[in-house]
Amino acid sequence: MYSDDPLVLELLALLKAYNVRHIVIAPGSRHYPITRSLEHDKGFTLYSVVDERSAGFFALGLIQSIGAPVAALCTSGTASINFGSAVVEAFYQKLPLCVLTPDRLPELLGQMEDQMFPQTNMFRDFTRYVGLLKPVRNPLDRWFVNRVLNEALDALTANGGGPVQINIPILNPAEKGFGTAELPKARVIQRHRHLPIAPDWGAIARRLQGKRVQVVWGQSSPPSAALLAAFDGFTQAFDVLTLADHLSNLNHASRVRLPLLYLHLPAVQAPSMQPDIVITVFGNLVFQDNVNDLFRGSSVEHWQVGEDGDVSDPFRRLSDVFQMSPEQFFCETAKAASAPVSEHGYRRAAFTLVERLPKFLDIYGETAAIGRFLARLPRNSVLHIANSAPMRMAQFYDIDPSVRVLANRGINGIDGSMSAAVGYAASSQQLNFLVIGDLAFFYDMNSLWIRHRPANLRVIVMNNDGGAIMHSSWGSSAQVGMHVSAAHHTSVRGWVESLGIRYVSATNFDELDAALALFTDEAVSDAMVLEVFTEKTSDIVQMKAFYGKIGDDPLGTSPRKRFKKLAKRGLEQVGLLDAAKRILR
Ligand SMILES: Cc1ncc(C[n+]2csc(CCOP(=O)(O)OP(=O)(O)O)c2C)c(N)n1
Repeated sequence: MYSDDPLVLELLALLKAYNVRHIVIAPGSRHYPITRSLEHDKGFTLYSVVDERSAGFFALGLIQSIGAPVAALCTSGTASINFGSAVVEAFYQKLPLCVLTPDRLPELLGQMEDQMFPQTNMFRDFTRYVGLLKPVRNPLDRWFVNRVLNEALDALTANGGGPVQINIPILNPAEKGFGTAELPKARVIQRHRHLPIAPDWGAIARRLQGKRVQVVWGQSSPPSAALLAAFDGFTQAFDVLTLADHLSNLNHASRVRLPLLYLHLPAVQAPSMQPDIVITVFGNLVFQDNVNDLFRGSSVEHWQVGEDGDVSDPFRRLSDVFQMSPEQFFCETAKAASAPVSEHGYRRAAFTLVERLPKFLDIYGETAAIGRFLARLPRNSVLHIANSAPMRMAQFYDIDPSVRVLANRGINGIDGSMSAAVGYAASSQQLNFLVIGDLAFFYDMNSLWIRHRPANLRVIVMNNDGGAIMHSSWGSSAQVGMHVSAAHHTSVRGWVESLGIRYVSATNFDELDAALALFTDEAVSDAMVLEVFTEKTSDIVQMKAFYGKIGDDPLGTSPRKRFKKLAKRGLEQVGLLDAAKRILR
C-alpha cells in the first residue's frame, strides 16, 4: 500500500503524470514514506546507488539512454548537496534531472537536529526551478503542493529543459502509516506552446464550442489593431463575455459595462451565469477579489494565456497554460472553430443583468465627485488613477473609450502614483489627469517639485483627511483614525501654491462643478491641482450602502438567501453577529 501522507501521494501521482518513472534512490531514512510507496507501485522502475554524487550521474546516464526525465532521491542533510555536481552537469547539458531532497521542517533549522542544513538555496543558480513543498495539513496546502509540483515537473522539459530540485519537508518519516490503496487524481496543469510541437488547435476549439466562455482581460495598454482583429474573430467563434475594468484599455462589444458592480449582483452567482471556461489575459484586476470569490470552489476551468507562461492560479482552478501571446491564441482558436457561434446567449444574459444596476446616489462625497470629474474628462486625454478608494470608485462610472487609463496596479502601492503620472505627462502631448487620495498625495508630494513638471498635468486630490478605505474594514473609531487611516486635517494648498502651481478647491457640488469646468478646460495651458474636500466616514458609508443596494437586487436571490442576508446585516448592526454564529455552531 501507499503512504497515508497526502504530500507523498501527490508527489507520486504527479511524477507519474509527468512521465518521471525511473527513480535512483540513495539509502537513508527520511525518504522512507516515499521509497516504500514507490516500491509498491509497479509503474516505477527503481535503482539503488549508495553514493549520492554517483547516483546523480547514474541518473544522467539513464536520462540519455531512455530519453525521458529521471529522478534522484536521497535522505536529508549532506546527502542532498552531494547531488550538486550532477545537477550542474545536467544544467549545462539541459538534461531533465529531478532531484528529490527530503528535508526536516524549516522550524527546526539550527536547533541541533541531525542531518539538517539550509537545503533550499543550494542549487538555485543552476536549476530551472526549485520547488519548496510543505506538509499537507489542509486544502490550501494541498493546492500549494499541487501547483508547485506542476511547475517543477513542467520545468524539467520546458524551454529546452534542465534540472529541477524539489525539497520535501517530512516531520517524522515513521509518523504516517501505509494504508492507502490508490494514488489520488492529482490535477495536471497542461502547458501549450508552439515548440517543439504546436498545440492541437482543433481539439482546443472543440473544448470551447457550446461553452459559456468568460475572458478576463487585465491591465494593459490599448490593444493593437491586430490583437483586436484576432479577438473579434474569437468572439465571433464562441459565446464570449469579457470582464475588463478601466485599466484594461479595452473597448470591445463583448465587454460587460461596470464589471466591478456587475460582480456584486447576486444573480451573477446563479449556475446559469457561471462560465464554463475562464480565460485570463494580461495584468492585474481591480475586481480580483471578487472573481476569486466567485470561482474558487466552483467547477470552472481556468485557462491562462500569456507569453511568460507563468502559472498564475488565483482561482485554484487552473487547468491550462498557453505560453504564447493572446493574439496568437485568439487567432488560432478562431481559425480552428468549425463555424461561428450562432447565439451569444451568455453574453446577452450578462448585458441584460448589468442594465439592472442602480445608479450611484448623487450625494456630495468622494464617489460622486469622482463621477462628475470622469463625466467631464476631455476626449483623448490620459487618466492616471491612484490606489486605493479612488481606484474602486472610478469603476462605478463609464469612461469615454478614447481616454487612456494608467495606474500602479502591479502591487497597489500608494507610493508613486503622482511620480508616475508626472513622468508620463512629461513626454505626452495630451492632457494628463491624476485622481488621487490625500494620503497618496502627501506620500508622493515631492513629485510635483520634479524639475520636469509638465504644464499638461492636472491633479484632483480627494481630501477626506486620511485613508478612507481603512474605515471600510475596521470601522470609524478614533483608534483606527490614529494608526490605521492616519487621520489628519492638512490641506495640499500650501505646498501646491509654494510651487507656483494653480490651485482650486471645492467643498460642495456647486463649487465642484465650477472648479471642474476650469480643471477640464483644454484651453487652459497650466498645470493645476483641484482639492476636493469630503468626509471620509460618509464616503465609506455611501460606498458600502451602494454595494448593499446592488446586493439587494430582488431578482437575483432566493427569498431564503434574502432573509439570511437581512438577518445577518441586522445582527451585525447591533453587534450580535459573532454571538449568533457561536450559538448556531
Ligand atoms: C506604499 C504603501 N504604503 C501603505 C499602503 C496601505 N494603504 C493602502 S490604501 C491606503 C490609504 C490611502 O488613502 P488615500 O490616499 O487618502 O485614499 P482614500 O482611500 O482615503 O480615498 C494605505 C495607507 C499601500 N498600499 N502602499
